[in-house]
Amino acid sequence: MEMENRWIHGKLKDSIGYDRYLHSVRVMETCIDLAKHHGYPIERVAIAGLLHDCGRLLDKKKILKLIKDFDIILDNMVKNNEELIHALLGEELARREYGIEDEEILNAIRYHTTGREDMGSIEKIVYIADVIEPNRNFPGVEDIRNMAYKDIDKSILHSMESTIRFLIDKGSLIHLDTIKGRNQLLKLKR
Ligand code: DGI
Ligand code: FE
Ligand code: FE
Repeated sequence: MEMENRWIHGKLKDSIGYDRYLHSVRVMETCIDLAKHHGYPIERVAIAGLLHDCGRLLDKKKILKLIKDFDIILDNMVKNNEELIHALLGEELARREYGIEDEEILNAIRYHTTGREDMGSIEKIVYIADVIEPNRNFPGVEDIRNMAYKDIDKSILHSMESTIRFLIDKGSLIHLDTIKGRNQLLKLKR
């Protein structure tokens, strides 16, 4: 277990760089905190948090090559949007290079950027931990951080809405998974 962990940490550091690696460790720790608080499986949530950005390779040429090698299908939305590509590539790298077979962990990596409808517990924890890890300091983060421990669905709803606003202000496309996820949580709240 120890050995395996050290191997994962080393490989991750080399492929995504030290700063992004430190972010990943903070997300892992936030995931563990949230899992303890909400009574979710700690080990699985921790590994999902650690690996969630494993697709953000420093080597940009390698990203395109791996997308081809792994036959990853990019829809129109994801094409040319590296922000969304890293989550899809991350899932395949976790499966093929980090030996992860647990589909819930793989889904947590795949959907961590956009979120989606019907998210599972591990997906929810990783999604929100990425948003609230201690170094995040966008306006409103403190509210979302507190909310994540009281009502995780509500915190995800607010986070999706803040992402949607951010993307509109930037003039970016918005992935339908985010819209659908937001609509579902909004209906649930009523
Ligand atoms: O990988 P991280 O930086 O830790 O965080 P992330 O995976 O949530 O990526 C954040 C970026 O993804 C941020 O620049 C906003 C962007 N993003 C999130 N949802 C969407 C999106 N971009 C587009 N175009 N469409 C989305 O729906
Ligand atoms: Fe990410
Ligand atoms: Fe991240």
